[in-house]
Amino acid sequence: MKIESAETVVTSPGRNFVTLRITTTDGVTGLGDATLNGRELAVETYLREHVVPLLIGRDAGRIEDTWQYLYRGAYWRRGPVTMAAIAAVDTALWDIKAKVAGMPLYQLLGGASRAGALAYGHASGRDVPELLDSVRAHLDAGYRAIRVQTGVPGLGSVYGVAASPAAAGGKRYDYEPAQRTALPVEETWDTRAYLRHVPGVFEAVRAEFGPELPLLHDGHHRMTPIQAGRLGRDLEPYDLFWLEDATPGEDQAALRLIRQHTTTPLAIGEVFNSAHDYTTLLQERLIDYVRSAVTHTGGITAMRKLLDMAGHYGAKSGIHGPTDISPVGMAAALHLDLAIHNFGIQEYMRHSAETLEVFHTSYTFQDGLLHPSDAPGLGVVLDDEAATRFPYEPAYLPVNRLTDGTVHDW
Ligand code: GCO
Ligand code: MG
Repeated sequence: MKIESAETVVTSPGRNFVTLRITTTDGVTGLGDATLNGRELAVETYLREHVVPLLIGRDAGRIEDTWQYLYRGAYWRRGPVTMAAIAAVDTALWDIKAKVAGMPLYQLLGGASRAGALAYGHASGRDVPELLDSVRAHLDAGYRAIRVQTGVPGLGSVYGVAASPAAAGGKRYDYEPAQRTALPVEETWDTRAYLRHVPGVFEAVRAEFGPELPLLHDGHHRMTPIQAGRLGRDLEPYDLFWLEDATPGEDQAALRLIRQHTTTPLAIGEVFNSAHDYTTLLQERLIDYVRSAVTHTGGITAMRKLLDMAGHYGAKSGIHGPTDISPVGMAAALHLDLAIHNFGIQEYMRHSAETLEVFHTSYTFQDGLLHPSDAPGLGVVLDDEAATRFPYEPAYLPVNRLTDGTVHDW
């Protein structure tokens, strides 16, 4: 069975998505997510100009060989654009292989290791009362683990906090940082104000909801290692499931310093795109959870290897799953979550109704657990007619500045 054609689909049902569809000579189709938030057309062009011509006529069943051909054959290694493009091809070929086998993908990955994948949702509030309402709404929606983000007194809009329930269409969990503006929105940041505020927020959440509920928090790369060590220590009484992206991930040695100061579990890696980014972090046991997305890290093939390596060093999965990962990328994550041994938790923000008009999913969310479904392949269908109703619109992630105007990590 050979690859007959491959095409990219760019659509914007509420936010931008890039999808690769591969069709075989037997008429079987497979989908892969190639969405890189705010830089979508770079991956689309890379696929269309440099990858699709190499795929035509190749054996659709040779997934590992195709991965190595695209990775080693490009000469230039890694990077988010290349790895998202390879991920899309790889995921589409796994979708095809599982459809041909008549099985859900998780069966080809070794079968289910659990009943479902524990999911966490994004509660947020501009202040504590609004946050507590949001946590309650998530519990009502069935979540059994919750990420907590709040506004910081004195600062305007802050990462992870929906502007208002109304601005988020009445759904606070649908915080979308990418804005359809000509230039990126600029936000203002003050780490000392944040460090003073956050421990009290977790104290209030624990006082309201008790000790059992798993709580997570995302530092979004803003602290220095010593600040992160202090925050981790200050949050120890509230028993976090994890503190994510405390410092910018490319400085792997920084995690040593954080580890020396706190026992709060650490998660990192949503901006990584290769297992090589984790070598020091895993071998020295500096992190507890691997945050890579299937979409940005070379697909099912590469993620499986990365998560197996993490397992050797006692680290678990926490696959990236915000709404800028398309339903195709989410489904791919869910098949891995179900199959691997060292599953930790799955991020699940829930896509908008518009997005689900374009991507028909079959995964389910029940009693706090996600299941990828038993449909053959990934279990996602792309509706071309619906996709054309939502044309691409440029959108940018925000830029962050300190109060004196210095550009800071967002
Ligand atoms: C998360 C992430 C996202 C990113 C987004 C950027 O933990 O879910 O931090 O919210 O900000 O994926 O495109
Ligand atoms: Mg994050």
